[in-house]
This record gives sequence, structure tokens and C-alpha cells, in this order.
Amino acid sequence: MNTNEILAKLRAKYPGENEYLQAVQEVLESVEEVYNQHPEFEKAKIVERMVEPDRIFTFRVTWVDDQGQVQTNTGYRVQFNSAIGPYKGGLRFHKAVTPSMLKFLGFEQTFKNALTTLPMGGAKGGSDFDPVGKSNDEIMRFCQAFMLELWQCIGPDQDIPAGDVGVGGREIGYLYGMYKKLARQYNTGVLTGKGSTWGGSILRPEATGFGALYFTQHLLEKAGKDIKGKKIALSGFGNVAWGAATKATELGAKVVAISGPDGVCHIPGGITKEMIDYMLVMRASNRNKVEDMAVKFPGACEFVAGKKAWSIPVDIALPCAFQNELSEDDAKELAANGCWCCCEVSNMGCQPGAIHYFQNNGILFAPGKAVNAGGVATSGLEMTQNAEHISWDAKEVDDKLHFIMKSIHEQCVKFGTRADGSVDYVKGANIAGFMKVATAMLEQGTV
Ligand code: 2IT
Repeated sequence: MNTNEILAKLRAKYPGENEYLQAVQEVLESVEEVYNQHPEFEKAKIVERMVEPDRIFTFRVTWVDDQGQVQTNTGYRVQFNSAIGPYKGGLRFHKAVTPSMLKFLGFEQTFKNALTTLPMGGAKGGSDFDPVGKSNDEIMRFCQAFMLELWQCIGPDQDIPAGDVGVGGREIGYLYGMYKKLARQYNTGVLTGKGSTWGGSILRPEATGFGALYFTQHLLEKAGKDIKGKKIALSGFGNVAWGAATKATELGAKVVAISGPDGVCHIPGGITKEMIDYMLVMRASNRNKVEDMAVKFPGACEFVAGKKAWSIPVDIALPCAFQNELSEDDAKELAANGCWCCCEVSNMGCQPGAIHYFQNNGILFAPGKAVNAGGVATSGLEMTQNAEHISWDAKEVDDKLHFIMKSIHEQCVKFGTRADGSVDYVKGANIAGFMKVATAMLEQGTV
């Protein structure tokens, strides 16, 4: 494989699809050396096949807002790769959603799902619908209109969507209700992230954040460090940030910053249980303002408008919000303030310049596809429970999540250990995921 040649072709074919091209470049650069030791991959053109989604569904979604106005959005489902199982991945509702964004997410999902040890292919979907400022009724009507098209693309053995940015338990409920009406299928396994009384797995809401902290613990342990007493900055205040803040606090770390599009909340004494609970209220309000935390907890929490979480001095940075949210300048500011570890919890949360800066300056770094895989892994556990028509208790799910995150860390170490004994987690995660998918594709022939 010649990475530059493949990238040049993709750039010409998909001009302006920057997130997608960025995600492909990162993976190809990591795997090129190993790939070239396998002439059978080259002969089967595995890479050329793997960078293209299997198919993309695009559809119009029309709904009526609270003022009686007709609104139109675009919906998508990108079924990226089914080599190791049915398509699996979340739905993102955000005003900036484009085919490029969903292709990057579907591509990443393919390797992430391979790392989980569970048999799931990669997919992603969503819409440019903007939930900010929408009422509950508007969210429901949009979800119903979206499912009117999506239901034909999905199924418990074909493609299993879940949540992502802008899609949580409430949205999955409205989507599932409409799916049943349309498909007349009552198999709960068609969506994950469901409510706990109707097929949802216990701990699924917490799983992305909990898994990220379990992974961080393994990474710190390998580096001879301990999370206890460490200061953490995390971005966002949605489902992922909530789970991460909960587990980090439980493990004895101190979360001193959370952020939103409007600025950062500095919490010098560390986030409290009441504040963590309030994150859920803030998410449900659809206001998208982290300032609300400072209004609710004056004194303990100081809001600084226009600043990112990365401006607060900490030991560990956990990006939990959106792709490319941490730039090279942010990485330098974090390092200058004493930060020595960054575990990416959001998908592709760090810009390439930030990753290179961390890696070249001895700052521990691990990529989202390894760190945040506990979310989709627990979705996989939800599918298993649905297929067996049973539900496990919290201990059983948590034990399995622990085991999976440990295994993902081991895979990174196996494929990413450098000559000096340190671990390149980017390389490790990419090679481990890639090898599994590539081998499966090869064994299934030229399709
Ligand atoms: O990025 C992700 O892994 C998710 N949004 C979760 C996907 C899932 O199917 O649970």
C-alpha cells in the first residue's frame, strides 16, 4: 500500500470531506508498515475496499414545529463495514452533521467495534437536525419522522443504531416506539440504549464514561501512576462527560473543569454528586449552556465565557464532547500548565497537531477508538441480553465491561509497544482493529 497515493485519490474523489479524510489518514499511516508485510492484503485490495462505506442511505425528514411551521432536515445511515458482524453504531443529531462527519464516525466505529472483542460491524447515522432550543414535543415529532425512513434500513440482525451526540435515552424511546409501529417487529434488539424497563441494559448510559476511566486506570498503571488525587479537566456535560465525571470522582480523582460551547466552569474544590446529577438536567433542557451549572452552584463553580476546559491547570485531560475539540495550541497550554496525560473520550477529539505534540513531548495519549469503546461494547452486551430475553444485574455488566476495557488495553500494548518499552496507543489501537477487520474481509472473499 502507498498511503499517499490512496489519500490523494480519496481527496480528489471526496473534496472537502475533511473529517473523513483525517480519520482515514490517521489509520493508514499507523497500519502501512504492518500491511505491507501481508502481500495477500495488497492482492485483495483490502485497504481500497475498507475505506469505502458499504452503502449510504440519505433521506429527507419533514416535520412540523411548535409554531405549526413545516421543517425539513436530511437524515443518513452510513453502513460502513460488516466483516465481523451486523452494522452497529450511533445516531448523531447536530446542526453540523454532513456525510463527511458520518463517514469518519462509521470508519472509526468499524475499528473500535473490532477492538471490543464482540462481533459487530461499523455504522453511523444521524441528521443535521439541531436539538438546541427544541421542545420535548418537537424532539418526539422529529424522531418519529426520522424513523419513518430509517426503519427500512435497520433490524436486529442487520443494523443496530444507538445514541451519540444529541441522541440519548429519550430520543431512543421515541425512535423505538415509531419503529414498532412501522415494522410490526417487537424485537428489542433493533436499537440499543433503551430504557431499563423495556430491554435496555443496566449501566449502558454510564458505560462510555465508566469504560473510559477503566481504560485510563490501565494506562496509568502501565506507566506506574495512580489516578487517586489527580486533577482532571473534561469537556462537555452530556452523557459521556456525566459518566466520566461519575467514575473519576468515585476513583478518587478531582474533576475541576467541565465545559460547553459557551465556555468553561472551573470547580476548584472538585465536582460534587449534586453537580454531576445536574449535568443530566442541563442535557435535558436542550439549552446547551454550561453556564447553567455556575448559576445553580454559585461560589463552588466559576463560569468563564469563551474559554475551553484546556485552559484550567490539571494532571489529566479528558475530551468528552466533539471531534477536533482539542487543538495543538490547547495541547501546548495543557502541557505548560503541567498536564501529563490525555485520554480521548470523544471520537477523534484531538486534532492531528495535538496528538503529535503529546506524543513528541512525553505526554501519555490514547485515542478515542480505544478509550471510548466501552459504550458500544455495552451496547453489544445489551444485544446479547435482548437475544436471550433476559437482563443481567449491574455487577455482571460492569464485570464484563471491565474485562473488555482490559482486553482493549492489552491489544494496544501488544501492537503499540515501542522499542523503549513505552506504548504508542494510536498505533496499537489502529493495528489491532485493522488486522481483525482485514483478516475477516480476506477470509470472506472478494465481495
Ligand atoms: O461512538 C460510539 O461508539 C457511540 N456513539 C455508541 C455506539 C453504540 O452503538 O452504542
